[in-house]
Amino acid sequence: MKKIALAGIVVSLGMLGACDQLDRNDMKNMDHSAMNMEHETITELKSSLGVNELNAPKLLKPDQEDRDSISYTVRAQQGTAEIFDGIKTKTYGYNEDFLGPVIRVEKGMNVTIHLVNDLKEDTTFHWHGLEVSGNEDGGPHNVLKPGESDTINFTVKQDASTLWFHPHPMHKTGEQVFKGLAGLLYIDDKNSERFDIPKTYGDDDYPLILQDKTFTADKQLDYDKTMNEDGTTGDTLLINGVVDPKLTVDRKKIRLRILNGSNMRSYTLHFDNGMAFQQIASDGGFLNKPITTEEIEIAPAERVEIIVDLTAVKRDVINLVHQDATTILPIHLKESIDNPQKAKITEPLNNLEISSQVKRKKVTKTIKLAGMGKSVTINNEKYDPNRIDFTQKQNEVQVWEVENVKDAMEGMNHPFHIHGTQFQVISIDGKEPVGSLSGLKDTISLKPGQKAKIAVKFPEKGIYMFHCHILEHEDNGMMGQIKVD
Ligand SMILES: [Cu+2]
Repeated sequence: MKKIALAGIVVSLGMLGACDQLDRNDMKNMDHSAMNMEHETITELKSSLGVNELNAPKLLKPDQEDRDSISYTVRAQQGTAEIFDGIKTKTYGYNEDFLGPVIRVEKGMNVTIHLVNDLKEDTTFHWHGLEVSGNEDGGPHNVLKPGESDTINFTVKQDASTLWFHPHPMHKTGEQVFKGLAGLLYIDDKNSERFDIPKTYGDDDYPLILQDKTFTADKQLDYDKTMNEDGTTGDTLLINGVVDPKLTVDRKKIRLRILNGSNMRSYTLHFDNGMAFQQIASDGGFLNKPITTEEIEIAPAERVEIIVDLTAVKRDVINLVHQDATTILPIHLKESIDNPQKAKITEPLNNLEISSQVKRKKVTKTIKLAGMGKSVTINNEKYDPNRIDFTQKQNEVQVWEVENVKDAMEGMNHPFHIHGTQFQVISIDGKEPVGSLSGLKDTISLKPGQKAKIAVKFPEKGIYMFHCHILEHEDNGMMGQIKVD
């Protein structure tokens, strides 16, 4: 019994991402019936062999552009991608065979996006982290059937940030993202252009979209086969869709914009030479000042932007490592070049604060995240498109308390995401949040038993989802909706 109880705890720790180092025999020996889970392990992640040069996704060409407005077409489509040499893997993508391009828009611009569903199944186009009206948000209400198209239009009011887009159809989000539907949306503004930080796309400013997948023996993506009700994990990490990636760069300062686009896996990242780096941005944009750290955690759907100073690195290769020993990206260093960004960032990057008036506000919305597998719930309910769980006035700041309810099995991490808003974290378990949570967030990962108080404001109107961003939990109905008017 001792072993089972221990195993139960190990399993829940595994859900926090620590399971990779587990002895596989321990996993096999566990009493599965005690778990109340269909699949209880997180697949062990292999290290990158470092053979394929990472490429930055293409920047999407606008259909039209003038001083104040820009328009794009985004097409969800199926295709085949040569992820492995000489092998065609059936995939999904946006305007590409696999994954999507980067869309760049500027604060203040009026943006039109033509959405086209060229898939043989329903999909939606959700703009994760973007503050747009419920009609533009692309939640499960905004379904496009095969062959259908739609047009959305919005004005960008947010500051510079790294956002992303992905499908959100009910019960199919996990599968469609797994097959390749995900892309990045960058917002630029005057600050991001003015700051003395790396900003040349694909040269010193790289996106890293982290996604773990399992391929079948013939190198296909078989979602049904690898699907896990508690979040699908894979043994193979793709970065920007590249398997066994490496990055070759000059010895200079680089900026990495990391998106965890995985269905459920969280990453804990560091460099194998132990070097420190600076986090400059979180989900919704710049932090007030850079945070110097040697390790960073990133839960599903979260983004972090880091500045890595390679100028003083003596080695020719350093590795970006997940947990203890899984190399996810070898970085090969070429000659030193005179870097224009030598100075430390001294000026404030942002001026975010939470007023004492907001901090004193009473909690008006309580969210309880609970369960595992198919029994996941929010406030003891599953998503019902015909039920509005909460209402809130446009631009009104309310304090939400979000709790990951610990159960007898200890439970697991739930990354909680709200559509249509960038919120601020007031406290975690009554304490001021750590620096990496001090910026704007649209997703916050809570460990079992953790409780967060967040200040939430919706700048636009409409019906928005709030949900767990483990995609299979979301597909299992761990989602509610709020009407903002
Ligand atoms: Cu969850």
